[in-house]
Order: sequence, then C-alpha cells, then structure tokens
Amino acid sequence: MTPDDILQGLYDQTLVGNAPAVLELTNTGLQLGMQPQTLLFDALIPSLEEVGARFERGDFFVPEMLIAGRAMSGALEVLRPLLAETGVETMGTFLMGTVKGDVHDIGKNLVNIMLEGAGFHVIDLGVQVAPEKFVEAVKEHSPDIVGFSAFLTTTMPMFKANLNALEKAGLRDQVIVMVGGAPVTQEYADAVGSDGYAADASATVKRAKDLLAQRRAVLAS
Ligand code: B12
Repeated sequence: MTPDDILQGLYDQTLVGNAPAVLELTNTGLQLGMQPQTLLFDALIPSLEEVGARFERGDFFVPEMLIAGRAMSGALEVLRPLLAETGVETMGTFLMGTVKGDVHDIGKNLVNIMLEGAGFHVIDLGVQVAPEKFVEAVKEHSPDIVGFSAFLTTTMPMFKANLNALEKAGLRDQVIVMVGGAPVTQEYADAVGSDGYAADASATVKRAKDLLAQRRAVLAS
C-alpha cells in the first residue's frame, strides 16, 4: 500500500463510518512512516467535512454522521499520543468543555490534543457541560484559560450563559475565556464578550499562548 492509498482509504472509510478499517489504515500509515498530521489533515478531517456537506444536502442523516464521527474518534485515540508527544506541561492549565445541549466533541478533542502537545495541562469536562459545572471546575482547578466549544447555532448562546455564570460567581476576571466550534466566528466571540476565538486547533494553541503572555505581562507590571 502506498501513502496515497492510505489517504484515499482513510477518506473513503471514514465517509462510510467503517471504524475497524479506519483504525487499521491509521496503524498501517504510521507503520509506513507517515506523519500523524498528514493522516489527520489530508484525510480524516476532509472526510468529516464531506460528511457535513452531505448532511447539509440531505444525502446523509444523523446515523451516518454518528458512525463517521465514531470512526474518526477511533483514529484520534491512536494519533493522540503521537500528536501530543512533547509531554512537558509548563504552559498553563486549560479547562475545556462542550457547552450544555451540545454533544459534538471531535473538534474539542482535537484542540485538547494540540494544547497538550504544546505543553498545556488540559482538563476536559466532556460534553453537555452546564454553566454551574464550569463554575465549579474553575473554583476547583483555577485554570489560566477556560474554553467553550459549540457546534450548533442553537447552543452558541450558551457562551453568554457561561460567561454570565462566571461573572456572577466573581470568577470572570480570574480566567481567560476562549470560544470556538464550527459555526463560531470572531464577530460572535467578540459580541458575547469572550477574550479569544480560534478557527482550528493550531490557531487555538497560538492564540492561547498569546493571551497568556499578555495576561502575565499585565500581572507582572
Ligand atoms: C460528526 C457530527 C455529528 C456527530 C457528533 C459526534 C461527536 N462525537 O462529535 C453527531 C451525529 C452526534 C451529530 C449530531 C448532531 N448534529 Co452534527 N455534525 C457532525 C459533523 C459532520 C462533523 C463535526 C466535527 O466533528 N467536525 C470535525 C472538527 C475537527 O471540526 P472543526 O470545526 O474543524 O473543529 C475545529 C474548530 O471548530 C475549533 N474548535 C472546536 N472547539 C473549540 C473550542 C475552542 C475553545 C476553540 C478556541 C476552538 C475550537 O478547533 C477544532 C479543531 O481544529 C458536522 C459537520 C461539520 N462540517 O462540522 C455536523 C454539524 C455540526 N451537526 C449539525 C447538526 C444539525 C446536528 C444535529 C442537530 C442533527 C440532528 N438533527 O439531530 C445533532 C445535534 C446533537 C447535539 N445535541 O449536539 C450541523 C449544525 C448546523 C448548525 N449550524 O447549527 C452540522 C454543521 C452539519 C450540517 N452541515 O448541517 N453531529
């Protein structure tokens, strides 16, 4: 099998949600010396984008999305340690969760992997995280940054609800708040009063580092 066969296979098998084949192709690709990033960005993510496009056109329904998502998640488990291989946790603590009412977690998990790879200590609260749970976790872990992930236009308003809950608990000034997810834009992030937005996992790492450096410079002055 050539690297091109692997990429094409990963794309096709993710599209049809064939989790065992996706896992096997991921492992074979790695054995052939392919980079984990190549498998992710040149096959797995484009395939999931195509799943979304087909859902939008009415060619795919929820079950197809679900099995494609599961197939992608299986591959991510294999790629996670390789993408996060530095293992040195010195940058700061990042508390992350998908907002209440929303079960999408693949994008969030990808962000977590990249943050871990960049040296952040990541605490993941999972999906469907209610504002009170974010507040409790901020009290318990005192993170530097809190991230809210939302993949539905109907759950994006939870950003504001979470920010209000932090404000009410007197915690808003203690943390940097970042928001993201497929339908989120910089304009929306600004409008709800978050501190930062990023469109993808690598941009999240860069933005998180910048925001942290700014915060630390202010605190030091
Ligand atoms: C897989 C999938 C599902 C799976 C989720 C599986 C899982 N474990 O996540 C299942 C089947 C469960 C699902 C369900 C639904 N889904 Co869905 N789903 C998708 C799909 C195909 C892929 C999403 C995904 O994981 N993408 C891959 C990742 C890598 O995406 P990404 O955006 O590039 O992620 C990056 C950024 O967003 C950013 N990021 C993410 N989080 C964060 C957080 C922070 C803090 C920061 C800074 C950055 C950041 O970094 C990520 C990594 O680079 C999308 C289509 C799409 N194109 O997005 C629809 C999509 C999101 N779903 C959609 C819909 C409508 C639904 C349902 C309502 C369908 C239904 N009728 O039941 C339900 C809702 C369930 C719920 N209550 O949450 C719509 C949303 C439309 C809208 N604008 O609101 C989409 C866009 C499909 C479409 N084109 O219509 N879905």
